[in-house]
Amino acid sequence: MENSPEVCIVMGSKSDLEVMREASKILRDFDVAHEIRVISAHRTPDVAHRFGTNARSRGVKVIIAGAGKAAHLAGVMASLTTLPVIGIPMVTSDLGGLDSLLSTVQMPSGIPVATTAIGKAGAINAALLAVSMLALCRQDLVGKLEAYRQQLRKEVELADAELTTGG
Ligand code: RP5
Repeated sequence: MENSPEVCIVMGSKSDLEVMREASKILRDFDVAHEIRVISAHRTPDVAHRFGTNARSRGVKVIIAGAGKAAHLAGVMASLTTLPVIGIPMVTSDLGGLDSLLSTVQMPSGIPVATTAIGKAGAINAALLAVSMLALCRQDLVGKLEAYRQQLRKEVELADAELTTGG
């Protein structure tokens, strides 16, 4: 399937976009074809159902789903497809994202959702995890993942050097 996205990023509301863009940035840096959609498990359940059911036949390999509060979007996606689903819990104003975290991570047995950290760190890690999954069959991504980690290492070493030499 030539132009189909390998990864789909879905979010429950436009209010999640700022966080979910972090996942998109990573996928862009790794040259992974992806799409971003706003699909709500409770406000547009028919769209969610169609999207989850058709994802595999469209050539999608991984779904990343971000949602807040009673964050059931990732679980709903996972119920509709056997593709790997990665859930990102959004920060919330009432409970700081603990509500989203528990709603996403505490899936009953049988329908797995790989859940990352709350908020932007979770969005970045969800995209990196998706890249790791794709890298099982794409050697070019293995090198890029290694280079990414090397860059993280350099940043820590630089920060350390600045502190130890700068006093
Ligand atoms: C969830 O409810 C969304 O994922 C969002 O994080 C949360 C609040 O949505 P809005 O009321 O901001 O649209 O469905």
